[in-house]
Amino acid sequence: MRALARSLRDAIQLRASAAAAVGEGHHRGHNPPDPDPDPRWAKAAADGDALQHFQLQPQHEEIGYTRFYYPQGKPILPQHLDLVLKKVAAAFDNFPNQQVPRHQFGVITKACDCPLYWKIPLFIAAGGDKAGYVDAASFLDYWRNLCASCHNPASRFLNILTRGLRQHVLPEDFIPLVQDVVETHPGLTFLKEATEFHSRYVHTVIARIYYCVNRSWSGRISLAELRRGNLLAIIKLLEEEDDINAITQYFSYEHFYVIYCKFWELDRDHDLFIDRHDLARHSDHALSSRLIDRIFSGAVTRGGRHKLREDRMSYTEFVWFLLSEEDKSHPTAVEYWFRCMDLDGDGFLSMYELEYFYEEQLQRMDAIGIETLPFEDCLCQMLDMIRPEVTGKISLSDLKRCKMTSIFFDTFFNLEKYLDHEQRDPFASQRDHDNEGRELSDWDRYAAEEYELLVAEEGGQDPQEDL
Ligand SMILES: [Ca+2]
Ligand SMILES: [Ca+2]
Repeated sequence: MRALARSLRDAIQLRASAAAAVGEGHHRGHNPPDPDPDPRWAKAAADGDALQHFQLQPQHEEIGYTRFYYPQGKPILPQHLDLVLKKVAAAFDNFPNQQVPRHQFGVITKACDCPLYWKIPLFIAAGGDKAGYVDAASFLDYWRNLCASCHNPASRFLNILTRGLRQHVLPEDFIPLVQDVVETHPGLTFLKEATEFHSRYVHTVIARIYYCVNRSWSGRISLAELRRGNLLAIIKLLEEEDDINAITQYFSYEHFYVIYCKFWELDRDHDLFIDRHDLARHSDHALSSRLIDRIFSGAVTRGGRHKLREDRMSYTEFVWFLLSEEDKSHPTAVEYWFRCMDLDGDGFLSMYELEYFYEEQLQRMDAIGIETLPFEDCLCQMLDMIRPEVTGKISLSDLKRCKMTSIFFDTFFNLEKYLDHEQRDPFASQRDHDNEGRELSDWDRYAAEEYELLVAEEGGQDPQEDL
């Protein structure tokens, strides 16, 4: 831990000076934005839609609406595509032999009206990896063909990331993009030298992307999932926001740091896997052993394709665990814990299943001399809170409707948090807001608090001081 602490601490200090160097405001302790209401995301999404709109217009043309919408009868798509192709050709003209190398491919990417951080996937998809550069003629062909088959940003992104090979994105397809963010984003310059952390950061970001975007749990992000999620808007935001920690969705360095430190603490032999005894130590043995058994039973592993051993948890699986554990109102978290508690997999939590988990909580409370609530009384409280549609059993949609799922789940398997809830106004946790009045998610709040603690612990100093 000490070596990690030292390297990461150095990285943080470097980060601080890097942030100062680019004239960035200090964002540590500055509360991160909430995903939905941030107008910058709304803007990014709107920009994407604008592109999508004009690309879709030829469909009207094909079905005979051309004259109605475009009295002059001008085909819109070829005109716009020609404009883009001219712009791209002009961009290539600025390079010797019209050949653009990898590290300058952002220029071409922007000429194509794509978000900047599509640049390396685009470079690779256009065949740049072989020669180390892309030339004008082959790229213009490539782009014309791409636009002929992909009419909106989401489908173009999917095609670029998969190099046209698949209709869905696999986790490894994201590696070039996220690795490029590590290497070139101004908010991560401090991490450039610390190459040993690159892969950890990359895999953390990818795991977080799948946690939020891959709502089907398939391990493959479909075009529909890409369209519905906020990933494209967040990737666009990367070029507008120099402080990586202000991008709390997926890319925040501070969030990565918290997740990775938590894993490192548990993974004593540092083989990047933890077993049930390691996980039991999480958060001072807060979780019940019955729950931990369920996590390791395969109830919450995605796809299962690469699952070689059920008695250990990978780093990616830990990211899903921690995100679920610290924000139990996130839709993926509700599904995660529901899967764990639905012992017979019938799609309902029965009274028997609730009692099975509560029994261990009772034993643990008895053991430390805390006054307990009998199961029947606890059940009444929980049913009052959840109000299930079908009497006597709780469905996933019952829980998703309820605003207090964290209280529900913690009652059955997290003793520490359960006792916390008991002593707190149940609505208090939902009232935290950042400086700009946006409501914080449980995860954002947890990550910010833990980051402060970790930095104070490792550095032995107030994290504000190094600025
Ligand atoms: Ca291990
Ligand atoms: Ca069940």
